[in-house]
Amino acid sequence: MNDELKSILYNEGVDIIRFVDISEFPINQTRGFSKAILFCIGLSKKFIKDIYNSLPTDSDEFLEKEEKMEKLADWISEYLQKKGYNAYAQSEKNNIEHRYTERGYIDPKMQSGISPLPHKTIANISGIGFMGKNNLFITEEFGCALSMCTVLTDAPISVEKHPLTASKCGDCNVCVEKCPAKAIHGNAWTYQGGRESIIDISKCFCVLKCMVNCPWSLKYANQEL
Ligand code: B12
Repeated sequence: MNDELKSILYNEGVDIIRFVDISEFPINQTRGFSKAILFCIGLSKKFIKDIYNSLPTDSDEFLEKEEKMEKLADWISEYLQKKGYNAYAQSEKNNIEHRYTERGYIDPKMQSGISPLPHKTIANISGIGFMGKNNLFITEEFGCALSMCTVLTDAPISVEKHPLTASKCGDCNVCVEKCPAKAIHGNAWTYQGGRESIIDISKCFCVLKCMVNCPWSLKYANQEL
């Protein structure tokens, strides 16, 4: 089944796919599922450079790719259900729908569109990268210039779990300097510290500067085609 899902997702333009063991998380986050399908799509090099250079862009590629990943998650979930398995797409649409019907599953402190089990948490135990000081998940291949989504399931897929990869941000504080909202504190992400220790998310106005100024994203964007 892993190969079948890989083939569907790669055909849809997904760049990274992982099958992740999420059994360590509490039931209020996993909805009782022990497996997750994580998939990510990289943003184009042009889009990253345009935002980096503050040039006008034809469209919001991040939003478009985010929507594409979310629709794909809904589709994969339906596909698995039609095959007789249980599945739950962690798309914003689905999470919001379930917030009202299964209120008890969602942390009451969480606000609109929030995932019970954040994609970045799943990505972080998938072995493909690490959490950056910018509160984004950073991969070797695309830096943090990617959009991702996840599907929770009981389908017969083989899953993996990796130890958390330590931050490779080192002394780099570019995201702190470039954030126009001054939202990022400059601390390395830790399991214990959580989001509040690295960012004041209430200040964020989604300009993507933390993403495109990250040296890991620029390394990808500046690679020769
Ligand atoms: C809501 C949301 C926002 C809100 C946040 C406000 C709020 N009220 O929470 C706003 C609109 C401000 C926002 C802004 C941005 N967002 Co946003 N956002 C989300 C969303 C939908 C939910 C996030 C959530 O659940 N937060 C709850 C907190 C608790 O979790 P978290 O901060 O996401 O992640 C924490 C955990 O993962 C934990 N963690 C990490 N590893 C591990 C491992 C273990 C074992 C454990 C226990 C925990 C753990 O640490 C993280 C710490 O902060 C996710 C998609 C999703 N469903 O996950 C996208 C998402 C996180 N956003 C994303 C992006 C790109 C952005 C923006 C750059 C721009 C944008 N959307 O236009 C900015 C960046 C801000 C920043 N630097 O953090 C991407 C991140 C991609 C990446 N490379 O990491 C995501 C994954 C969307 C996607 N489809 O790809 N976002």
